[in-house]
Amino acid sequence: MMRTIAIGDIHGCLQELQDLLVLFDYRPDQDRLVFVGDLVDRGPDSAGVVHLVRQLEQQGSVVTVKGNHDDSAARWLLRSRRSTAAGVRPPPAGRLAEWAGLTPEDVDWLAALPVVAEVAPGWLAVHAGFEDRPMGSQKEERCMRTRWVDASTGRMTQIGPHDDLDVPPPNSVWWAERWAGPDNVVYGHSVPSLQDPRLDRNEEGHECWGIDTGACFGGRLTALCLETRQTWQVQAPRAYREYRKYNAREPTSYS
Ligand SMILES: [Mn+2]
Repeated sequence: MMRTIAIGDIHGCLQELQDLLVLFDYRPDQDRLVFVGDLVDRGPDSAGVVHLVRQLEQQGSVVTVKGNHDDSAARWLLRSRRSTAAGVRPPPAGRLAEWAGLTPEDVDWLAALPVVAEVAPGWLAVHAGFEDRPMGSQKEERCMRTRWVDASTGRMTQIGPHDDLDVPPPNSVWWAERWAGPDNVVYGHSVPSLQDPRLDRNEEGHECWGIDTGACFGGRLTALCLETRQTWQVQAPRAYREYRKYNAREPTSYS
């Protein structure tokens, strides 16, 4: 049976990714892999993850959608290469160090990733989520960042740097609670828990699966088979970053 297997935010957790591929017995000639973005930052080996995903792409069917961290890295590193970074506030030194192993080809690859992709019949992949508006008028920046949407307008609710990400902002609802289909969605970006993915299913049966279970925060790297809903998980041996209050360090867009 052909499987489409989506993998949550890796964030530099190379060993966990390697272990996960073994755990679900990845078969390049039969399976399609879907990465929901945020390959880089926080974990021990961002460049190693990008190199492995690009290698997998050469060997089989692989779709990667762009995360906000991938986008920030690509934008800054392209600016650096073109010497157009003057006047733009640079990323922190620690972040630059995490990107140091990315080659120019890696940067071009990250920059060219799609933000939304149809990855199997009836399934979309996106890094963060969708606003409550027609698919053709979604904003790419927001597809990489949406958590909550305004209950009245359906537009992304801005989150302050010190807001608790698990507390709904005033008059806001989780984006997936407003999802009307017709496709199912697999996404990452938000950590519903360090153990289990989040499933929202509307009255018509359309499903949204949030599969970022916080491997870089000492949680798990999760894989989900879109055809069967079987999941596999690899537990990270430790937290590479503190889980709570991390919103303050989320990167801005270096555009
Ligand atoms: Mn993200």
